[in-house]
Amino acid sequence: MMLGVERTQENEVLALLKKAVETWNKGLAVDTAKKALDMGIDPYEAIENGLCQGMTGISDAFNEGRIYLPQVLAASEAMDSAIAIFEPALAGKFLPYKGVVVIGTVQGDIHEIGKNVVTAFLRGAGYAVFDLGKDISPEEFLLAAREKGADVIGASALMTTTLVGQRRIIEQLNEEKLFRIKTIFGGACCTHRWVKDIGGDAYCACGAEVANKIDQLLLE
Ligand code: B12
Repeated sequence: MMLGVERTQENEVLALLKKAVETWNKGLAVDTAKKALDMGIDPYEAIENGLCQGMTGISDAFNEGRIYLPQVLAASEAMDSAIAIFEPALAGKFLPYKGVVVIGTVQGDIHEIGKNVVTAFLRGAGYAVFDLGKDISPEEFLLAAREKGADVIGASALMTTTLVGQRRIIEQLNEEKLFRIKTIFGGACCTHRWVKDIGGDAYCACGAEVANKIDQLLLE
């Protein structure tokens, strides 16, 4: 009985996180994220089944013309503020690090929420992640990968026009004969087929799967 009550309370908090993003309510997002942590809700669960669900609602509303870019931006700020609350609870539990990942959003593309979610999840899974931010050129990815001794480069692309940035990273790695470094790609317009075509090592559609995929890559 008690467990049932806890599950209901957890569902209510997940629904509130979703609502906070859908209504671009930063205060509600931050307060609910703190409440979720206090209640002992798994931060992965809170991000995937709360915040990310809210962003799906925002995507639908945007696609249907019910909201416009300023609202989408405000929703993404609410999402980022809540992720910042969860991040310390995710990170640093599994030292020493399992590997080094350099991550960023490709050149010409300023979408970063998905990349931020992936970064938070990977840190939580025990990877040292260097987040280069958005609008990152292939040269910047390679420079950082060399400097940080990366095992993996992860790159996000959200637009059909910027997907090519992922291919340019592979070309650059091949040019510099850095075959040791693996690649993993994601983002709304990225597909398994595309990653196969450009010779990438892995495609990941969802943040929840990314750590397992990289674990596998590093075993190969
Ligand atoms: C939020 C958003 C914005 C925000 C971004 C804020 C920010 N700080 O990131 C703002 C308002 C700034 C914005 C701007 C623009 N946007 Co916009 N935006 C979106 C929207 C609604 C949601 C994206 C999102 O954050 N989703 C939530 C996250 C959690 O999901 P995700 O990104 O898919 O990430 C998950 C997976 O894909 C994967 N993943 C993602 N990255 C990576 C990386 C790695 C390494 C791995 C392993 C996995 C992985 O894991 C993540 C977690 O599960 C999408 C719609 C959509 N359906 O995607 C449009 C969309 C991406 N935008 C679009 C466009 C066109 C633009 C603008 C050009 C609009 C304009 N006219 O000005 C500008 C872009 C300017 C630029 N140069 O980049 C189009 C792209 C169309 C296309 N096919 O090219 C979309 C698809 C909307 C649409 N239907 O038209 N946008």
